[in-house]
Amino acid sequence: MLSKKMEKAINDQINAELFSAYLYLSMSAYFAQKGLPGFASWMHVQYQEETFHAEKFFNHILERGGSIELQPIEKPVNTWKDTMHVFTETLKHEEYVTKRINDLVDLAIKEKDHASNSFLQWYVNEQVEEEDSVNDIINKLNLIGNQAGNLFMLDKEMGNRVFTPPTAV
Ligand code: OFO
Repeated sequence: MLSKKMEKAINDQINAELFSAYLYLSMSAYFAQKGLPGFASWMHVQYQEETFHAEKFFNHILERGGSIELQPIEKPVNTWKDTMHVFTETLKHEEYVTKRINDLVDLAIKEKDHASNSFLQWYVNEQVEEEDSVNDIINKLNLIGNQAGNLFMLDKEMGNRVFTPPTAV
């Protein structure tokens, strides 16, 4: 059985994950409108991943006999200065999510909720990957600078990403 504190914190995290999904969907639209279909597709995969993260938390609450309480999702911004700005904002957002996940782990330890602590380790590892892949794109964008030709090549590469739901959930 989940403690009320843990139940509330995970319900809040469902909202944070759904906001992440919304933010990346907004970024996907931005890239589609700018004529960068590969970046748009990458962000759409990111949106699908975030929806998956939210559902995984949703299932954890139900499996532990808790109650789901969905909340309104904040409106995301829909315009950025340029491609680099989108990814620096993405990195900031993922660092914020990492902090939230770490706080959840701290709470699980405080509440002696070993099941939630074990469950949360999946997200701890996922956040390492999330930050790493965004950092990688920022590095590539830095190398490209203002060369439009190289940006179009990177756009092609970004379009190769596909959503594969992790099997061990
Ligand atoms: Fe759910 O990891 Fe990004 O936000």
